[in-house]
Amino acid sequence: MHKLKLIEVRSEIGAGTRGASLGPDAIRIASLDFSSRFFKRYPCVSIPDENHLLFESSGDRYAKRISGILTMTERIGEEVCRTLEKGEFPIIVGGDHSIAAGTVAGIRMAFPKIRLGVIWIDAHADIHSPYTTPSGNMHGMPNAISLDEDNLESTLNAPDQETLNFWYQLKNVGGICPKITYENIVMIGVRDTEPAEDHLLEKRGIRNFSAKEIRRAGVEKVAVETLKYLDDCDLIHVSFDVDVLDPSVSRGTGTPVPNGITIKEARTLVIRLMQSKKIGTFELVEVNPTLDRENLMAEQAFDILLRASNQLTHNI
Ligand code: HAR
Ligand code: MN
Ligand code: MN
Ligand code: MN
Repeated sequence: MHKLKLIEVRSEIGAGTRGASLGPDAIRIASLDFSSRFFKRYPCVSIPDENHLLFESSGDRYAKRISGILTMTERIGEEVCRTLEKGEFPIIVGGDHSIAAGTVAGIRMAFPKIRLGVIWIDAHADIHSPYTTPSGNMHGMPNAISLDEDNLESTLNAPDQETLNFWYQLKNVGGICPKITYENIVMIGVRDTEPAEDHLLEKRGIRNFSAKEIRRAGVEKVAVETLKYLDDCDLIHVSFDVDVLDPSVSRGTGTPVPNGITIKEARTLVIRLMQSKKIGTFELVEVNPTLDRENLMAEQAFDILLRASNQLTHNI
């Protein structure tokens, strides 16, 4: 019963819109509507944030507050690693999506040799580097960090040496770089990318199940095919960015994108994926209650968290 461990990360220095740090608390409040014992049942730790940096000016134009992101990545990595080493299943609740680099680092620190897969459920590919980012927001970069991807071929920006030093350190957290490889990542629902990202998705042949494909094939089939695609992996991380959902339910997130998946599809998808014994970590990010109405996004997010954890306790 006590095998799941919640790790709350109130990070928002990776996002361009303010409010994602309130996500974990909005989800806690939402749980009360479900009369759920979720937050009583599972042990929970909170990672100290670096949000005080928001009150200082950010010098790093192409990787905003990257020093804070590095600190957060190390902290998250250590906690995720410790949790896995104790044989517990980490559920990481954000915060902005830059925290995913820390989660992947932690998995790698615990298991340096395994074949690690990632299922990236998101409207965005989050595969920018300081050389290609249109915004400098680091929640658009965690996959590039894990993959050791600079994407120099698509260079648009000229980051300074200090930024690049931090970028190098970030990719090397945990002492293993790259932490994942292109053939072991599957994206689901990605539909808002820039040309620099498209270049990579194409060049590297990253598998992406579009929302259209999900509708056509059915979400069950997408889950089965995703797991089949990652069949060679020993352990799989599931990263769920709530902006994968259609804006009709995803108002409470910083960067909603039209034509997303329905809440029903998301529930089925997550439950079905969690049935695989290979899933070793689950992460949910980018709930922003300051943009929401009546905490709807957090309620939907909690519902997904609850279903994922029920399926997991079933497995354990
Ligand atoms: N690609 C855009 C950028 O890098 C927006 C990506 C960030 N939005 C997210 N990530 N919520 O999933 O600026
Ligand atoms: Mn994301
Ligand atoms: Mn996103
Ligand atoms: Mn765009």
